[in-house]
Amino acid sequence: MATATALSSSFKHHLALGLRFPQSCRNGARISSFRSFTVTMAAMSTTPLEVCVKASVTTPNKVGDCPFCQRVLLTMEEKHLSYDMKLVDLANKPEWFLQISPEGKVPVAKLDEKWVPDSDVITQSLEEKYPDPPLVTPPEKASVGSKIFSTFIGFLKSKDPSDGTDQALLNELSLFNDYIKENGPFINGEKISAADLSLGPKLYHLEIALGHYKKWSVPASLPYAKSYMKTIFSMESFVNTRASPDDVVAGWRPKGIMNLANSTSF
Ligand SMILES: N[C@@H](CCC(=O)N[C@@H](CS)C(=O)NCC(=O)O)C(=O)O
Repeated sequence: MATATALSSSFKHHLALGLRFPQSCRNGARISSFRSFTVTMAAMSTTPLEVCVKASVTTPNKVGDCPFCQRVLLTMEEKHLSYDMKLVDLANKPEWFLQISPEGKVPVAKLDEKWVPDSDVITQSLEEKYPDPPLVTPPEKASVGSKIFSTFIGFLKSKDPSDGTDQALLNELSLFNDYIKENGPFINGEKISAADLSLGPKLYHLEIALGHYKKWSVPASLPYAKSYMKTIFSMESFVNTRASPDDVVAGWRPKGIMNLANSTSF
């Protein structure tokens, strides 16, 4: 079983300084900003959260191209939680993994001694268990951009250039562009929230897969959507948790041609 323990980037930053500490520690207890290094080390020794994620198909011991896994990892990073990634080879699922995830899907996270599947459920539980910093997206904004992923897949899989799937994606991206122009820079305004952490990894797949397979990119006429993507993709938490472009390309390779080593189903 490949595992990799990660400390969130800001947590590492605070450790490096040895002085400051995030306002909340991983078990939700509030800690003032200038406690001693001893407190920092004590908090660090708290058991990391265990999470099963897709393994890379191109590079050993690296996270693979699952946007739902990245969403969970991003949530842990943004909440400054330490976590222990168990990398799962989805083409050859080990018995221990099928025991904890009978559907054979990632992500799965261990919360309160129970293995919990599904990124919706995991991120919601993390919010309840570790409310600080809050990442809640108000319900009326939670579905912003939510049709982009399915229209992206429709366009990617389309073999008929005149079936309108490219236009359907453009329409969704255009709505999103207008929304961010009015309400941005993030879906909930000034601060990143759960909806961004769900959409960001999907937009990353969109950019890489459509660039590779369709030679298509988000047009310059949608500058707010483009700059949103640039901002999210360059966040430290995103860089720490993203798949390599090669893995994304491999994950979207048309099935039946060269996809024998990858069984990802979206
Ligand atoms: N609704 C689930 C979707 C999870 C999902 O589809 N995961 C894919 C990888 S991205 C998977 O595990 N597929 C099983 C397989 O490829 O065998 C979630 O949000 O967590």
